[in-house]
Amino acid sequence: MSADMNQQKLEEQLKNLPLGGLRYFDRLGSTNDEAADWIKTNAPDLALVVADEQTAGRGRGGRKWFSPAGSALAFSLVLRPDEHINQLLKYQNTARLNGLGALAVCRALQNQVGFPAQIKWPNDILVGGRKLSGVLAEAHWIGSELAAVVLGIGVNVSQASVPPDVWDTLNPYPFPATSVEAALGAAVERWALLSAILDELLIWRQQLSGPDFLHTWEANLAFRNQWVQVIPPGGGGIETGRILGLEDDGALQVETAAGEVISLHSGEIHPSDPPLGGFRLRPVDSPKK
Ligand code: BT5
Repeated sequence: MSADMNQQKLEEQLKNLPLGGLRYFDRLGSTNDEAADWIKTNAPDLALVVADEQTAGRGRGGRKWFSPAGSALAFSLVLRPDEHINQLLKYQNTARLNGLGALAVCRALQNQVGFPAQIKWPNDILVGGRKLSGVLAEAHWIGSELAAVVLGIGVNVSQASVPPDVWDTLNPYPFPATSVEAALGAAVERWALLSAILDELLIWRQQLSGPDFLHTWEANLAFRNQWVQVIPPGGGGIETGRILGLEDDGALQVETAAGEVISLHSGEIHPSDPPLGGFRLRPVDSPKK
């Protein structure tokens, strides 16, 4: 049982936000799964699921997300299609939605905590080159109609939420992690941070399909104009490239060493100096992807 939060207290904390509904859990498998179930029973727009602890938190491609009790934010917001989300359907990807989550966390950390937070495309938030938050946007369809988007966000608030070394053996390219409190060197009120992130989400949602959103997202990208390792989904064919910026659909525009400009629609990036292996080698006994 979490000592510091419950349904009633969280409703009070978030009472100024126009949420469609709120479900708080001390412990849950994954807030994204709970939100997906809620969608099936007509979750309204801006329905919010919050868990103090997740036992089966997920990242992309079935990777694991570490969110132990009393230390992190783990929440999922249901977004029903509006004019902006309908506009995004032409892109046939969730890049701008991941960008929405990432930009909201980034801005909340900049404004509320005073951090130089940055977005590691496509869905991570970094401070000082270390990951302290990840976003998982999932679209739910009924036939060919978009029913809703679930925007899941995890934030490491205290150091207890930082995963132990080689925690997710499914990930051959782990990134160094940190927490808000470790990076700040001071305690942070995690529920006030949740409120600040939701405020930013509501602001940027109103601009999701427009150019200002894209430009602000781009301006907050980590490693811009720097050479990085570009790791396509699945991990094969790693290239070195320089990050130029974002395309309209949220793809990352990269210049290769051969001078060719390519668009990355999924996958990830790692700084190339030190080289990839300098961050952390995949343990020899972990499964290869
Ligand atoms: C993400 O995936 O970063 C998206 C994480 C989204 C989590 C939220 S929590 C609320 C909602 N409910 C869910 O079930 N999920 C969402 P990806 O880019 O694939 O990164 C996953 C990788 O990050 C893992 O393979 C680990 O290497 C690393 N990782 C796991 N937990 C971490 C943590 N707490 N802090 C930093 N890195 C972590």
